Amino acid sequence: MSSLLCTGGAGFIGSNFVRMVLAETDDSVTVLDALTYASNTASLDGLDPHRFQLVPGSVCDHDLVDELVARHDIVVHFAAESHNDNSLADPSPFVKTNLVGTYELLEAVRRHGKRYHHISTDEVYGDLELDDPARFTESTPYNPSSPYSSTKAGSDLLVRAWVRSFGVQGTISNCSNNYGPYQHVEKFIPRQITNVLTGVRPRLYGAGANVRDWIHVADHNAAVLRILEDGAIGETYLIGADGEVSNRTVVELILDLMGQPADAYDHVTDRAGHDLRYAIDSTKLRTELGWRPSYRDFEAGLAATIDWYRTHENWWRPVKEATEAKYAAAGETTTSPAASR
Ligand code: NAD
Ligand code: TDX
Repeated sequence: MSSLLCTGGAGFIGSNFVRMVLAETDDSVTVLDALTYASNTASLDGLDPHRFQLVPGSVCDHDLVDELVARHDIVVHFAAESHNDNSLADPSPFVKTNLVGTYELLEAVRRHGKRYHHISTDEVYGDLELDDPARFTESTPYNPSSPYSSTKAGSDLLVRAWVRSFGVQGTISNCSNNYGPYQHVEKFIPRQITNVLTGVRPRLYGAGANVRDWIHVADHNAAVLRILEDGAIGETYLIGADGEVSNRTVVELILDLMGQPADAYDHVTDRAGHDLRYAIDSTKLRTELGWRPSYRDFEAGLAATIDWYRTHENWWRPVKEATEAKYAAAGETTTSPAASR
């Protein structure tokens, strides 16, 4: 039985992780979360107060981080500014939270000799051509494109240095694009589902040929638990479920599953520096730790996710309008309706 300090646990992946830990282990969990716009405390409703506690606060708060790390066994660091589009509009909080926050946690686990797991992304490797047979592996050179991915890459490098120079008991995982319940409506899949639910046409950046390697959030978190159990200190593990799909296909699938015509979406201004394709080779995780994804049928996982948003309107409705206003303020405009392509 361990005590976990889970940073960013009021966000998408972290809240799913907390639920999984409480359901599948005897461990207790403390969430440290700054409760930014990306959080939703309703994602943590109903958890056992004897095994779960929410501490509002920032990973950049030296004294708070020190006190919390001192009284837990393991730190799992999910907290981050996580949205590429926001990082293009204002990189400042990305530098602070993703770099300085990780630094504070590393210094605290170093002082107190605690186990540390760092949650990162495949975006640190940059992007691949559409017709490139290659996929990212643990030895792919870092080549991040956006302020978001560059600060995540920097935080990974801090972890590697603290492991090597100071003997910190750390591991890193780099995962591909997650989907599932409790994801903020700024992100691609929930944005399009809730657009359809509110009578708005889905919005595809550019031509929509970009490919993402989708994984269900439960499969990501199961892999993190495996790494905490048996991962080798100092190692990096890539997490992916062979889920490459183009953005256009995702939108068409959502429309189809929601009973709309397949072309009922609009093309909008493309993202600056938009990464073309991500693809993960997770052989190391599968062979060394025996992990396998449970959600192998993307369409079925997407249908379940659509059902979740249909039945949890109270969860997403309060932030939908403000999220769309933010996109409009950033200059997103319709370039052409799909039907007239
Ligand atoms: P999210 O934006 O949904 O949640 C982030 C959480 O961190 C929020 O609750 C927010 O309040 C909190 N937070 C932000 N700044 C903080 C600070 N200074 N101190 C404490 N808490 C703070 O993000 P997510 O999608 O759940 O991503 C979680 C982690 O997983 C991130 O590190 C991200 O880089 C990584 N990741 C995400 C994906 C994905 O597809 N979403 C894929 C691979 C890796
Ligand atoms: O309205 C949209 N239309 C659209 O075409 C939005 C919001 C996105 N897109 C495109 C951009 C991307 O090609 O869809 C794709 C997915 O976009 P996001 O959901 O913003 O994800 P991405 O930029 O790929 O990054 C995500 O995966 C890796 C997470 O947000 C990161 O935190 C994670 O590291």
